[in-house]
Parts: sequence; structure tokens; C-alpha cells
Amino acid sequence: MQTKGRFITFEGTEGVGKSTQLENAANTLDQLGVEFIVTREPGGTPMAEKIRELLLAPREEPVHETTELLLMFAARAQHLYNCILPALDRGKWVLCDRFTDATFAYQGGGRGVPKERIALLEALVQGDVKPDHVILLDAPVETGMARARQRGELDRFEQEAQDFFQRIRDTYLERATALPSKYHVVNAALPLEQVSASVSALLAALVKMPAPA
Ligand code: Z5A
Repeated sequence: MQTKGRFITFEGTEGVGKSTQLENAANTLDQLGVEFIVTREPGGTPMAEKIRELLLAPREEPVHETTELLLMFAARAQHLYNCILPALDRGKWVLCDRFTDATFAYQGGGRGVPKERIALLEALVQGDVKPDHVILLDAPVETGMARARQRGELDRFEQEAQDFFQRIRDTYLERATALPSKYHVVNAALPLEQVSASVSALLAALVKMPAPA
């Protein structure tokens, strides 16, 4: 059994099933005897969760794209150094609901922030720390929106229009195409049992793979 920690992130547009699949992934790793933590962005520590509240709350004051970008990375720094890295150092796997790919997709693709600017902050905050594997749950934007909207009140991001989420989906898929060894695209439009089976099989394969250097 491979015991060295791995950093696995779950990404996708809203409502594709990240929370559902994180639960499934946790059950799978439990059955495989792997020690892990489950966490999320923005958030994951008490202070980063406060920043999440600031970011998600609908508000009348327009939020400048630079404010949004810096708050995402402020929360990430807190989360990375106080939660993710200590867990990896203890040999645990980290299953994280979103990470910097979401910044490239939402603030980059969605809001139009140049990706070079995001890459600068990524290097500043993370150094060379990046996820070992990204599980990209991909589904047509309308499918995810319909699922998410069943939940009731919409947060500040969920209030955006469909073309915002289409640019986000396109950005995720571009990133996945550019680095297929790291990004695992799962068809999240399929029935839940099939998506869960794909994610579980993927994790079982990753457990058998040697840990990245
Ligand atoms: N954000 C950002 O802009 N920049 C960043 O750097 C980061 C984040 C890190 C918070 O994220 C917001 O922050 C997010 C991007 C931004 N905003 N948006 N949009 P979040 O992850 O907390 O919020 P979310 O993306 O909106 O996730 P979500 O709405 O909670 O959806 P989900 O976790 O992907 O889906 P779910 O809750 O698992 O499933 C939704 C429903 O669909 C639920 O009823 C399930 O039972 C059902 N479901 C799930 N899978 C299936 C299948 N296969 N078939 C049928 N029904 C299904």
C-alpha cells in the first residue's frame, strides 16, 4: 500500500457534483485503507472560511476582480500552510474541493484576469506546490446549473449568467487537454452511480501508482 501523501483536487463548474464525489472518494479511500483529509477552497481553516464568507456573500458594492483574486489567494495561503502541507507532511492524502485551477477558470476564464497575473500569485503563494492530480468533473453548464439551482438561494458566483460558466468550463478543458497526465476528466453528466464508479476506479488506480517525486 502506497503511504506517501498525495494532493488530489476536485474541479468543475457549479453543481457538477464535486461535494457528492468528494464523499464518494472519501468512502473509496477508507475502503482502500488510505489516510486522508477532506477540505475545500476558498476555506479549509477558520480564517480562510471567514474569507470565503466575504467572497460568496451577495452584496451591492461591486467587487473588483483584483480584490476577488487577492482574497482567493489570501485564503489559499492560510489553507496551504496551516492545513494542506501539514497533512501531506504527515503522509495523509488531501482531497480538496477546488484549488488554483478554479482561480484560472473563474477569475481567468470567467472574469478575464490575464493568466500571467494569476501565475505570478500562484508562484508567490505556492512556490512549486501544485496538486498531484486534478479530477475534473465535466458536464454541460446547463446540467450543473439545473442541479445547483434546486438548492435555493444563490451565492455571488451562482448569480452569474450562463456564458460566464461556459468560459469557465472551456478554461478547465483547455488546461486538462494541455496536461492529460495530471488532469482526469470525468463525464459528470452521467447518472450518479456511473460517475461514482469512474471516480472510485480512478482513485484505486492512483493508490497503486508510485507517489510523484
Ligand atoms: N471560486 C473561485 O471563483 N475561485 C477560486 O479560486 C475558488 C473558488 C477556489 C465556491 O465554490 C465558489 O468559489 C464557486 C467558485 C468560486 N462558485 N461557484 N459557482 P463551491 O465549490 O463551494 O461552490 P459550487 O461550485 O457552486 O459547488 P456546488 O454548487 O456545491 O456544487 P457541487 O459540489 O459541484 O455539486 P453537489 O453539491 O455535489 O451536487 C449538486 C446536486 O446535484 C446535488 O443535489 C447532487 O445530489 C446532485 N448530483 C450530483 N451528481 C449528480 C449526477 N451525476 N446526476 C444527478 N444529480 C447529481
